Amino acid sequence: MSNEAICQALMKGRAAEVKTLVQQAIDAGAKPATILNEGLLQGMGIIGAKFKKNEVYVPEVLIAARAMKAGMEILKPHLVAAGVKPLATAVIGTVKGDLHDIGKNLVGMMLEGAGFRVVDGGIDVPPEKFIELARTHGASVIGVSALLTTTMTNMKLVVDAVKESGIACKVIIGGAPVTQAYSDEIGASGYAPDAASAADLAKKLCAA
Ligand code: B12
Repeated sequence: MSNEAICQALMKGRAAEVKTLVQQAIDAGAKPATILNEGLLQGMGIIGAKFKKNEVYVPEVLIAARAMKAGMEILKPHLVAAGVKPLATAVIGTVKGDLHDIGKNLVGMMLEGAGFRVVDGGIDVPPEKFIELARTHGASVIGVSALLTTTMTNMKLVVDAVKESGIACKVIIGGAPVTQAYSDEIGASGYAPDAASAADLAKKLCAA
C-alpha cells in the first residue's frame, strides 16, 4: 500500500511527500529494496513509458526525477546498509565540442530511475575522459550525447577509443541529429531516440 502511495506521489512530482512516505515505510519496517523497486523505480518507469508515448513532457519528467532524488536521499543509506547494489554503472556525457546537456541530463535521470549508478562527465567530454571515467568507476555502459551535426562525428572517436582501450563497455549514443543508421555506421552498441528508451536499451545491453 505505501509503495503504491510512493509511486503515485513520485509521478505527481511531489518531492516532500515522497520523502515523508519513504521515511514512513522505513519506520514501518519495509525492506529498502522493496521501497526502491515497488515504489520509486515503479513510478519512474511509468513516467518513462508515458514520456515515450508523448503522454507527459520534459517538465513532468524533470519534476518526477526531482521527487525520485528526494526519496533516494532518505533511502540510499538504508540501501547501502542492506547491501543492495545498483544494476550497473553508466558513464554519461556530451561529446567533445558540444555544450548541450538538457537531453543528456534527462538520460541520466532515467538511467538512475532504472536502477543504474550514473557517473556524469558533463559537457564537452573528450574520448579519453570517457575511458578514464569508465575505468575508474567500472562502468558497463557509456552514453554519449550530441546535439550538433558538427560534433556528432566526435562520437566515433569515443567508440574507437573504447575499442582501443580494451575495456568491456557498451557505447550508446543519442541526441537530436543522431540516428540508428549513424550508430550502425560508427559501430556503436546502439541508439535510442529518447531518455526512457535509452534506459531500456542500457538495461538490455547489460543483461545480454
Ligand atoms: C537549448 C539549446 C541550446 C542551449 C543549450 C543549453 C543546455 N544547457 O543544453 C545553448 C543556448 C547553450 C545552445 C547553444 C548552441 N546551439 Co543549440 N539548441 C538548443 C535547442 C533549442 C534545444 C536542445 C534541447 O535541449 N532539447 C531538449 C532535449 C530534451 O532534447 P534532446 O537533447 O534531443 O534529448 C533527447 C533525445 O535526443 C535523447 N538523447 C539525448 N542525449 C542522449 C544520449 C544518449 C546516450 C541517448 C541514448 C539518447 C539521448 O534523449 C533526450 C530526452 O528524450 C536546440 C533546438 C532543438 N529543438 O533541438 C538547439 C540546437 C541543437 N542548437 C543549435 C546550434 C547551432 C547551437 C549553437 C552552435 C548556436 C551558436 N551559433 O552559438 C550553440 C552551440 C554551442 C555548443 N558548442 O554546443 C542547432 C544545431 C544545428 C545542427 N544541425 O547542428 C539547433 C538544432 C537549433 C537550430 N535549429 O539551429 N543551444
